Amino acid sequence: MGVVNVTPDSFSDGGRYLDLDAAVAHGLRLAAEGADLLDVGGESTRPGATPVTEAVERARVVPVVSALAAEAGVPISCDTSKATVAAAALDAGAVIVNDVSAGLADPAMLEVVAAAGAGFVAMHMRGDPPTMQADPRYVDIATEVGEFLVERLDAARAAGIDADALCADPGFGFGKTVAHNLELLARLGELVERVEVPVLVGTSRKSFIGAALDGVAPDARDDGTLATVMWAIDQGAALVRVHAVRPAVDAVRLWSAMRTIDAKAVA
Ligand code: PMM
Repeated sequence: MGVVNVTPDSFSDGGRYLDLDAAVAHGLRLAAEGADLLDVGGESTRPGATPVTEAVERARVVPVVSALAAEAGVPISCDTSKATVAAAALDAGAVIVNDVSAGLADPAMLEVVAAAGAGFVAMHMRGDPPTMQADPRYVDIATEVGEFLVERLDAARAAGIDADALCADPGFGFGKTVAHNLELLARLGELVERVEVPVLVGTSRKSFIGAALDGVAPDARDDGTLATVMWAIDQGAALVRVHAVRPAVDAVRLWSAMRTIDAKAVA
């Protein structure tokens, strides 16, 4: 999943693709690099971010979704927690809603997704973006995140979303310390077994990678990201959400070749 942020303030690429043509060109480039899916978002969810209005978010997202749905040749998801934005994006050609609040921020969200017959990504977050990094605490993070996701997936099914259209995401960086993020990655296999739907992992350029690498800046975190991508795939993640698509595609292709090689057949 390639990230297309149409925002002035996302932590790693804010402001770069706010203009329609730049956002669409960026999405097309990611698709050409091998993204199987493009995720278009119009509101930054970085820690401390200021929320945007529904009208602003819709105006940012809809034209980009529309153009990419027509031209990119891959499915488009919309990264939003607002049901009206999701509905407009689905009308414009998106087929998946990626909701960092797992349907909790807007009571109408699950029904909108169900009515459209769309896919749904339920992500775990502790708190909300303005405050989520203020001293998050867990007794057992993998168990608590797993419980939350199972509960939200049940709610999504109860609202009428197709069981085959669901995906779960532990929400790296959303109300988690550096140690929490590392432990969640270490125990990802456990979580994959627990939720029983495909798992999406979004570690790309996040601050725990910077912290683990002595403070490298967001745009220098792609090598570190790649290590987490390979680990996640090896632990059973079905999807990875990344800014730099080509290295992730190459790495996963090589991983796949190593996994499937029949050494005797090619000897
Ligand atoms: N991270 C961000 C935004 N949306 N959605 C999902 N499902 N998982 C994530 O980890 C996630 C997300 C924040 O990163 P960005 O500002 O680079 O888009």
